[in-house]
Amino acid sequence: MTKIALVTGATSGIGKATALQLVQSGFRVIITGRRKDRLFQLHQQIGATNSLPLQFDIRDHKQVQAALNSLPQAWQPIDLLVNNAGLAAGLEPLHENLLDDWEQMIDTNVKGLLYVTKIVSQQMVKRQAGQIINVSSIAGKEAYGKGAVYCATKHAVEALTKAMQIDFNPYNIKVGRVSPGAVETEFSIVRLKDAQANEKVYAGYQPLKAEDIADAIVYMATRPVHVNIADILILPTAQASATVFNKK
Ligand code: NDP
Ligand code: 8X3
Repeated sequence: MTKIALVTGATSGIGKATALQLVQSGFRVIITGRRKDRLFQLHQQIGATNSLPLQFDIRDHKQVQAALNSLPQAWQPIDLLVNNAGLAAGLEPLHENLLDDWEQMIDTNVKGLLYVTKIVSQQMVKRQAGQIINVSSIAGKEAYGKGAVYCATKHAVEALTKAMQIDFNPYNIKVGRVSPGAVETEFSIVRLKDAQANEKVYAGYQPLKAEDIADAIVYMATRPVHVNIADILILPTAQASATVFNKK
């Protein structure tokens, strides 16, 4: 039977590329995000047999619950959850950060991930099967200046992933994370609140593409039953750490 994946944040970047590659690998995908036009465009592109759009704001527990409870029966047994939705907001020293940016990052990257995981994992536990892949970051492994709260949220994703591995171990649920370095998506446009941000951020070196991360996620999702890829760190060749880049 075709496996079902739920990908959060499928309207853009890594999530969109992952949804498309999962379909190519034989999954049906539940695609989620806030932007309805983007969701329905992707739904049209993939087709109604292999995709189901669910629009919700991951920060709102009631919306998450209502959306996941609305799933038709044929889409209910979720085999793979890709917790990808997330963002950075702002790039300033902590004392200059906006409170709203903190709330948005914590509510999306940590609480939103938890809201979706709680509901989806309950049915995985019942079925004693499933896989959860969390999109973390090099910012979950290193902290850097001007990124305190974003780094803290991704450190939280790392801790949650490790604890989930233990909590779900008795139920045959695979848990892992993929931790990218710089990927050219809408990430920097959102972070810097500047539509031209990518021209500056990714100048002088070749960043990763969303498809590079999707490729790793599909690899993790297609291993044999006895193999769990628990952690993948992927960097551009030009990146040595969160802050060290070989720029020309
Ligand atoms: P994009 O901005 O291109 O995509 C972010 C996705 O998250 C969008 O689909 C967006 O959908 C969704 N999202 C954001 N907020 C919410 C919300 N409140 N409710 C529902 N969905 C939401 O960035 P990326 O593809 O780069 O980011 C994906 C993940 O990868 C994030 O977790 C990010 O932290 C992580 N990452 C990115 C790196 C990079 O350099 N790009 C490096 C390391 C990790 P919508 O706006 O429609 O709601
Ligand atoms: C995104 C990569 O280095 O900007 O998670 O934090 S970084």
